[in-house]
Order: sequence, then structure tokens, then C-alpha cells
Amino acid sequence: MDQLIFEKEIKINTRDALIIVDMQYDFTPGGSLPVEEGDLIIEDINQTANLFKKNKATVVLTQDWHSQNHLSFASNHPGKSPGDEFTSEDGAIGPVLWPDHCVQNTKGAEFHNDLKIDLADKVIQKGMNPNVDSYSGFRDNDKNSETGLRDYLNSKRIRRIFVCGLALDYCCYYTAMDGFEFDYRVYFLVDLTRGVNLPEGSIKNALENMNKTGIKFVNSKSFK
Ligand code: VGL
Ligand code: ZN
Repeated sequence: MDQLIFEKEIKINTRDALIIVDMQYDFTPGGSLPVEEGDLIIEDINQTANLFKKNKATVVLTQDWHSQNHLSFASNHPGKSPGDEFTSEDGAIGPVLWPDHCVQNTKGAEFHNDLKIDLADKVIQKGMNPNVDSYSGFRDNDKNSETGLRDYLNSKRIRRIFVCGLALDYCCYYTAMDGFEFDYRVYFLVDLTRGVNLPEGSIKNALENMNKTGIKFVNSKSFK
């Protein structure tokens, strides 16, 4: 992999937004789709959100919000198990099937209790269409419908987005890539994210693709 280049000394301004992706119980240890060490990033995410608010920047939370019949769940495909490879014809589901997770109005779909949700200006829910997954905070995987995140960011004249949360190789990655396609300057907060690495190699692929695309990497300690 080409070496990741980290930006140093970033000064937060009013046209910046911190996008905190899917910091929900089901993605943290003890949840149904746990990301290893997913809980260890919460404190530093809170501190970073605090810094953004102090600098009059924007903080957005995304929330994975599925119905029980969502087709990304292995349980809705007879004979399939979580982790099995599966891609629907239109690419709307896949490349693997997941355990049931983030079912609307269940404990697992709630934001982790340690996350300071009061610092958020906006919550964007995604994944409500049972036939199409939505890894990106901006739009569904089939690219046919948006979540409202772009409209919201544009209404606040946001130019740079800083992506953190869970999971590095799925929702954070897709959010960052869509953000780039939608003409934001995208920064990936590497120390404030963790990945599932399913299938094997997906963390490396995600980092490599972002690097090639022009997404910048940043450490939360680099904010001035
Ligand atoms: C996610 C898999 C399925 C994520 C959401 O938040 O990264 N991953 N749904
Ligand atoms: Zn999901």
C-alpha cells in the first residue's frame, strides 16, 4: 500500500463538519455486529466533537436504522449465515450478509450511552429501505436516493467534512467516498475509527481506495 499521508495542524472553521458514523450499541463490543475496540474511540470522538462546537463548526451523527425485514440480514435469506458472501444483482445488498443489527427502536440501534449526543446539530438516519443497504451517510448503495445529509451540509455552506466512527471499511468508507464525489474536501480521522475487516482485506482496500481518490488522512491530535 502506498504510504498514507497525514495532514498536520488543522484549524477548524465554521465551514467544517464532523460526521460521526453509526456509534450505536450494535457496532460496539456486546452488540450484534461488534467492531473490535469500537467502544475505545468514543471518548476521543466526544473531545473532537467538543472542539468542533467550540470553533462553531457542525457536528452530524448518522444512525443505521433498519426494519426487521432488511435484506442485508442473513436471517432474511433462508440457508444463509452472517458473513456469507452475497451481492444482489443491482449491488444494493452485499458483498456480505450481516447479522440482524440496528433494528429500529431496539436497544442495539440506540447511540452508545457514552457518546455525547447533545453536541450534535443533526442526526441522519439511513438504511430504511428494506431492499437496499445504505453504507454511506449520504445515499443508498444503489445511488438512487439521498438521506438529506448533502442538503443539510449545503444549507450550512460546509466545505470540509471529517469522517469518523464505525465501521472504517463500510459506513465510514462509503460516507467519505460519497462526500468526495459530492465535492467536499474529505478528511478521514484514522484514530477515531475501527473496522470489521469482512471479507478479509477490506480495511486495507478501503484505506488504499481513499488514498488513491484524494481523501486526506488526519489524526484527531492534529487539530489546533
Ligand atoms: C455498517 C454493516 C452493515 C456500518 C452498517 O455502520 O459500517 N456495516 N450496516
Ligand atoms: Zn446496517
